[in-house]
Amino acid sequence: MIKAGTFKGQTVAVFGLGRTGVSAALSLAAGGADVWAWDDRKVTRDQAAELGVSLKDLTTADWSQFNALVLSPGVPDRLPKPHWTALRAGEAGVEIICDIEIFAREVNARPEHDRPKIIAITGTNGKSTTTALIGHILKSVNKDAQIGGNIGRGVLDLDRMHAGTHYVIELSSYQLERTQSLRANAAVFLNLSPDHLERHGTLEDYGLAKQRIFTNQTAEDTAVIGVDDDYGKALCSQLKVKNGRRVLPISARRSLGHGVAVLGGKLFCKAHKKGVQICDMTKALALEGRHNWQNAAAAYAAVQSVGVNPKLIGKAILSFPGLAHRMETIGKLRKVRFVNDSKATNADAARQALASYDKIYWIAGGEPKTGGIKPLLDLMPNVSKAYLIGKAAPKFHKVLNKAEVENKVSGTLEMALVCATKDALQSDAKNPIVLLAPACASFDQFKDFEVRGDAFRSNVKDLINLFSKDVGTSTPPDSFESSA
Ligand code: UMA
Repeated sequence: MIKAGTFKGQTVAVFGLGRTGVSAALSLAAGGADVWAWDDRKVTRDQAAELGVSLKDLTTADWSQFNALVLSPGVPDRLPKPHWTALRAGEAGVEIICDIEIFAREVNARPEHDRPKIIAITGTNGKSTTTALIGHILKSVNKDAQIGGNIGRGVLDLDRMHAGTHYVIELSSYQLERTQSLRANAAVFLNLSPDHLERHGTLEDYGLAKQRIFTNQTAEDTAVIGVDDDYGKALCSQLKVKNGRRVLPISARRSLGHGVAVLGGKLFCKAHKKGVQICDMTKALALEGRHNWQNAAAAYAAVQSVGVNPKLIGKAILSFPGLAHRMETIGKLRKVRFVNDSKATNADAARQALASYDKIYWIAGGEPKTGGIKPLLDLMPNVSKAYLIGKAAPKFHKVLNKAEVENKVSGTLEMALVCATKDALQSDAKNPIVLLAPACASFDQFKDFEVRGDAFRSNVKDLINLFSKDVGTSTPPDSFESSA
């Protein structure tokens, strides 16, 4: 754990006792702050207390005593409706921050020569894969890499800092809008497409929140920017004219005069005069698809900017084992391959898997996002049949019927899996794929996308086991329960 010594002697409110809130409360208390930790849900408060968080009721507190409110990223302070703690903080003039801001202040409090390296990653899609890949490369070259933020562990839960630590931090727009002091030695901005608009209001405000990743960078730091979308292209030009940091564009679509690009499946770096081939991406089995090539280009650019040898980076990219819930192959039943892409929580993220395969038996749905699945209709030639789940199912059913795409409202993930597997096994396709790429949030049926992906994984395993016991038949059982 990182102790938050910069808040010593201060009184700090911590609201939301999920992953972030618990780690912030423990870190602040260990650093000597008077912490008032609270959550609306009693069961969550009880769990936090068991983890050592001391609770104090914020509903009856005198808010003028607080130096800051650490508000969990998932709790809104403006849109769609400000949470009551944000209103109380506003009335009392208390600043609202998040765990990333506390972390940044801890780094800044150290003398410059004793600071860890910070590699921060944002973007609408691909940030978890890029973060994990950067962590993997750094670990492969024996660096002390600590990976967290919007992926895995909350940032204050990571190991203590020292000059040799490399913190690889995935940052969401929710976290960035509550962060002022972070200086990233390498800041990666992958792409931008509409997402989380209920929270940011407009695409412009969402983009501005993400751009905060570059705040405080100096001439010694690097901005890595994906230029395969118009937003990134414009942002790259803007930052270049601002002067003040090194700007490295990355692309998986076109050759760049200066930057890192994947062309014809090969990763090239042209950071100086001559272009150098780094590795053959077609051999990186866990990084299939053009979107992953962009992630690899970004990871290469970020890691080489903090001084790692290019050849070693190329080797490490090829040995990356991949990320759970991201186009993750989780098993095979005869000719059918099962792919878990539960992290595809919007249409843009689902596009990548749908574009990477054909003969897809597609499981989609959940809590619908703005725009639904209409932006994916051009990829429907790859889909043999869709199986719809959750709240979005009736709407998606209408859209797919209109586009003449065969589909079925299955309701639950289990039912969708059974039906999709049966159809895939009985099809003429040589290598059919049963793909979970929901293009929706998970909250209507699951705690989060990780729980949804884990449920899919365990259902697939059960199905494979049940089916292999039933050798001789060509179809899987009708449900898990009846055959278990
Ligand atoms: N709560 C209330 N009242 C409310 C709303 C929430 O009391 O009105 C409480 C809940 O009971 C809960 C806590 O607030 O205890 C929820 O906090 P949170 O949703 O911020 O969850 P954390 O567990 O702290 O997780 C957060 C990130 N969650 C979100 O941004 C929604 C996690 O990202 C992140 O991994 C974690 O911090 C560690 O940094 C998840 C995510 O879905 C993976 N991120 C979004 C995305 O990737 O698209 C942004």
